[in-house]
Amino acid sequence: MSHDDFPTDEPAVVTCGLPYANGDLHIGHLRGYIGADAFNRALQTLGQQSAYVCGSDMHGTPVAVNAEKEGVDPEEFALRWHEQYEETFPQFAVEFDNYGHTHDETNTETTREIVRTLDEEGYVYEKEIQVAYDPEADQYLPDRYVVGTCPYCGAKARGDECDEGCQRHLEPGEIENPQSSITGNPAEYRERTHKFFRVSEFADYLTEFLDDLEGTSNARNQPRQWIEEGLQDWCITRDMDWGIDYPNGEDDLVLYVWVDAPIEYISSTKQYTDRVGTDEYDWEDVWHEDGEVVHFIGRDIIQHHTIFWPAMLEGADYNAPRGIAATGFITIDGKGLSTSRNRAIWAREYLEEGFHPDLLRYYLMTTGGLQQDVDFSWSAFQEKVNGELVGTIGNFCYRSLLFAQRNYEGTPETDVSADVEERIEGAIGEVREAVNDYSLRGVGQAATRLAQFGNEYIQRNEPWKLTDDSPDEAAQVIRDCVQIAKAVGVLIEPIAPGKAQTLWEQLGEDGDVADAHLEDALEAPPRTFDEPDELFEKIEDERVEELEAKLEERIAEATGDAGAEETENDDTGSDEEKDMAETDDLEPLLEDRISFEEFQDLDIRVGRIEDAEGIEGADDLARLEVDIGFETRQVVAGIKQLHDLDELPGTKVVLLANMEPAELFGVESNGMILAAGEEADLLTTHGDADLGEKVR
Ligand code: B3M
Ligand code: ZN
Repeated sequence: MSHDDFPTDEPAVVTCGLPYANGDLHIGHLRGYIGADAFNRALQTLGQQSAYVCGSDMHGTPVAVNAEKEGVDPEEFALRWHEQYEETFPQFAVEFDNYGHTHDETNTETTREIVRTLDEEGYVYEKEIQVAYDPEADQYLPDRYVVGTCPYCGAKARGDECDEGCQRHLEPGEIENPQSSITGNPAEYRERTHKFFRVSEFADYLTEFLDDLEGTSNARNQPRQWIEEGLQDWCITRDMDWGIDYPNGEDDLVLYVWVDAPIEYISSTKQYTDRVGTDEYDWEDVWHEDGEVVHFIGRDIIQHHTIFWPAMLEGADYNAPRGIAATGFITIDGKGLSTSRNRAIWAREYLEEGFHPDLLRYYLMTTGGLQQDVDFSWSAFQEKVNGELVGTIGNFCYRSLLFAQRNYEGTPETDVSADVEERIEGAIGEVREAVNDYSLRGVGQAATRLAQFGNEYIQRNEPWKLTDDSPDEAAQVIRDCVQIAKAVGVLIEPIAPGKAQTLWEQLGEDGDVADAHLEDALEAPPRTFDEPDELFEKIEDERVEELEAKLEERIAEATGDAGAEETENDDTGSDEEKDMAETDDLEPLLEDRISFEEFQDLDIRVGRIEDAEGIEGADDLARLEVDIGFETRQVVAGIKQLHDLDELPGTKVVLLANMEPAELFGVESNGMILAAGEEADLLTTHGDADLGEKVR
């Protein structure tokens, strides 16, 4: 079964992974919340009924451990952060229709009801297991209270997640070499009775679910592999005080945080309905009928959202998600974002620097595809802002509206030319397609390309030369440009809602551009409007130098302080601590040296991927066509799971051209593309080296 294209007749709900209420928000968080917000807005411009809900994740060890460090009660601690998030998100135009938290009454009730149903339906059983225990601290060590080695990939891991390695969820007792994160002592094991959810029974259901699932390809490919390897049942209780008690259960067991956290998606939707009434938006249509559920998450929580969560929903008779978009990580100046090393761009800091939120929104949404890692640097930010926002969108809108206002007091009284109307219709089509592909970059690019067309159009037709001799022609050109400017505003609204509203008002339009639908891009703007102001301001080089120096200084200070720290428990979200400065996990350097001549035997060339597709039957392999100037090479690479293949064409790569040809799954591989690390980070060039250029 495939889904009807958006817009559908059913209401949609868009959600984003709940932030743990345990620390400041940073750019890594913002990418997800802005992404989901932009998607929700984009759905609405298509005419889809849609709500955006979320809430703070109050429970679990991520909150308990940090509260304990501060010596504060976890509830008080989490509520403080919750309130801060409620204030911060709107400042980035992240507008939730409801923002609740997992500890509120709605979520406590909904969670109990769902768990009770799963229990009654026979999906829950009890089992005795070995649980880590710290005798010195005299407490059990669930989840983040224990650190050790991942049994799957050998990376340093936390009790319930391989956060620095393969990203897998770990069950209690699975971690190797467990150590207490409270005292650093080796953990002991004690026998305890816990509740288990029969996830393994849902393997067939989940396989079908994944076949229908929309969103990013990483959210389908990884879980398919996990299912093939065999699903384990899931321990859903913990030896802790902080959390939601197991319904009718032992007094000292709470539900694992990953049970009640996603249920907040439902609870928050319920709260929205409670506020607006079922006539306006009915949560039951979404969660119990055929509504469209779309989750935005970080790629480190794919397993929770594509295995545990849909199994719970199915077991308790709720609707399954239609789409899951799992975003890549954010790096800062090419290095992993690290909160403890202060290598992060903090939400509050960005605002304090006085930048408009839309600049960051545009940067984050258009710099890479959703599943790609996106690097942030102040200089790349400047380049984006000055090039696309100031140079293309801002420049086009300002010059068009200014000319229109000065010469015609607003929109010239004539119809838009057929060519321009067609060009705008084309851009509307691009947005529709991009939304259905879950590509926010596509949405942003459609708007920017339209403005680019506008700039070329005005430049080519030079209306300023026509006003005297051919006033009708001049009026026509400007009429067209005013329409293009309006269309740019409507199309860019999901990504840059504040600036789109300013443009809307400059055009003399009433109301909110957020309420406009794509077709409104073709409606004539009001006859008259006032003189416009520039939409965007250029960021000067000195400003960037200052910002870069500040960041460097801050990292140096924090690295000095944090140098001695061994474990990091300051998780603030899904985009955490992929710190490449740590060398412990790197392969050791080789002792043996090679001569320059030996190096020269390697014929390494610059190439560009022209085409990429998965090889049928092979889990990891992709077939690539790589243009290396002289010719196009077919290459097989083990990157199917690690990259969004649709995003690869156009990417410059580095290719070992004189590698012996080999055949893999019946496909000839004629060369090898170079990539770094477990995630196959593709090597590229940063200047304008031509295709076929030799790497020396
Ligand atoms: N609170 C944060 C994370 O692991 C976690 C998300 C819950 S979503 C239901 O990214
Ligand atoms: Zn691992």
